[in-house]
Amino acid sequence: MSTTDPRTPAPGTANGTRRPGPVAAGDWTPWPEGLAETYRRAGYWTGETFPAFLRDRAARFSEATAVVDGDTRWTYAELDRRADSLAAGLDRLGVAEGDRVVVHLPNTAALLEVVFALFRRGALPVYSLPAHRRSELVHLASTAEAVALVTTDTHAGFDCRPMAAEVREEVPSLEHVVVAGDPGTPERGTVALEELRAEPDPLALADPDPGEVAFFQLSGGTTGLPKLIPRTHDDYLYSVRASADICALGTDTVYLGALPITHNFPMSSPGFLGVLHAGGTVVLSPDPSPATALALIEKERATLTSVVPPVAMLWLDAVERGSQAERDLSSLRVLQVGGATFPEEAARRVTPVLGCALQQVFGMAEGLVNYTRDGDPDEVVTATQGRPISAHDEVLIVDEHDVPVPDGEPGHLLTRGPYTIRGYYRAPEHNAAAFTADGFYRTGDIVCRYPSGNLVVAGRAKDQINRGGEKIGAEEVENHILAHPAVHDTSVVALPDPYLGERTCAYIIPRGAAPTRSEILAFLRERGLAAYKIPDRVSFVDSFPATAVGKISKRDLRGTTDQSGAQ
Ligand code: OOB
Repeated sequence: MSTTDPRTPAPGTANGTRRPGPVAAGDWTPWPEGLAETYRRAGYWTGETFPAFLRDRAARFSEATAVVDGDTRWTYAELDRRADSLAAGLDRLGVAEGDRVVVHLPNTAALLEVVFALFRRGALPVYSLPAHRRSELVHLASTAEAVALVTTDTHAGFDCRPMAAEVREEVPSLEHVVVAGDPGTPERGTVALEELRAEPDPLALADPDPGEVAFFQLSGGTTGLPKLIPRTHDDYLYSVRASADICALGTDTVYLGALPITHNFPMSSPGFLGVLHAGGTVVLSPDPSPATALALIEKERATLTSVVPPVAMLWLDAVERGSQAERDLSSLRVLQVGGATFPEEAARRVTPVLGCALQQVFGMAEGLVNYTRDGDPDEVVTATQGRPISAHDEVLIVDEHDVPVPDGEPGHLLTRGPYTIRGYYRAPEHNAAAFTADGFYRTGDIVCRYPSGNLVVAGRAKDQINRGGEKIGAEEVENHILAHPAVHDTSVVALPDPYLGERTCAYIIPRGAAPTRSEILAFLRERGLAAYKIPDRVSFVDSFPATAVGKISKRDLRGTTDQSGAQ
């Protein structure tokens, strides 16, 4: 199904004058006006904004079920009403237009309510992952100068409330902690989400400029700390609509959100936003385990879902020879797999075992998303990561000197286009390295392009570990380890893993007597690092192998054995 998005002219530009955007001009990099005009003329940037998006779909699909979360089922009209009511509550709390709010919520209906309420208020969500802990939340909140953090009472056995209080203590801009569920012992500055809803005042609702920043996503991180990714209404909603079209979503789509839906893949590729665009139903799974997710596919008759490779492999095993063999998965039409390399052998098992089609998705929060398409030959679907969304996605595959390589040869993937950012938020130095002078984003991925236009991810040039789709910036973890007094130097590298694709190993040169592994791990946990960033392995060594120019050779390090003899 294809839907169009009629809209009135952008308020900020209607009379020819542009009011200041919610993100200061110097803090992000808009597209050059000439290109922006091209994207508008091509019909990609329609002027649709997030607050208008939900209002429009609520008018069109009013009584259809928008979201299912356990026993909670909200129609589009209900979600729209709740967004208005919570937007009014946020307004009363003091959240103003242009304010940033960190969203740290698991897959619940409340997450959708909060996100659309923030858009209605004209505030900017800053998306974190449920696995993020104090370290990540402090970084996000302080970088974005957030005024509020919305979290939950407990999730996956972890009490988020004391952590949120610590984050609030550490980040001067953070005035409020909003807790979904039980707020616990009331603390100054903490409020229950439940108490916030208020009678909406239509005049207070935002009508933002579609060309301005709507929210922030988090980069996977390479050098230093992860960067904030500013996405606009125009660019992001274009990718959502185009993705929904590519995936042929319609009112009959029932999407299972199994991965954390604040991640770009289940958010917009086509994700929950693509489904809401098309009038379908979003079913939220608290976790992607076979027992939980496959039961929900059966119960809610889900037609589409998206997972990372290790989850796909767990599902395949559980159905083929495990606990989930009796599940009726006949409703499932497409399983999307992306975020990390999906081994070809596993890709070939998807249709025979699960009885649905496979779609590979290779994307990035910075923009570019590639899909294999319905009707592609089997070998394209099982052995490539597909081709870009848009005819205006420019893809360059180049050597070390930025010279294009021939088709079929591996090279660095550079890209620009109607939904790929031109710069990170407040990161001029990093941007100078991460973007070319003419605005191409250096993805850090090594890919091959075949004459069919399909891409194969062949490797990575960035200093990042891809642990089953979860991205870990090596330098971020290294800096945490270096803070330990008994560590002289460290280098964090990826080791191959049959299930996760990669796992993390921290090589450490001790200062004096070596600390124990468990001391290092406890130290990292104490620093409030997300569990997925805690190294799977710690190895103590006397020195690091060096490259010809004297830098640490991570490639050689991967083959180094622990000099203390332990694993
Ligand atoms: C998705 O987004 P991010 O921002 O978490 O990570 C992007 C990076 C890519 O640069 C690439 O290194 C890797 O993740 N990646 C893949 C892949 N999909 C992503 N590597 C191999 N094969 C794939 N299919 O991960 C993301 C965003 C939107 C849609 C899908 C994935």
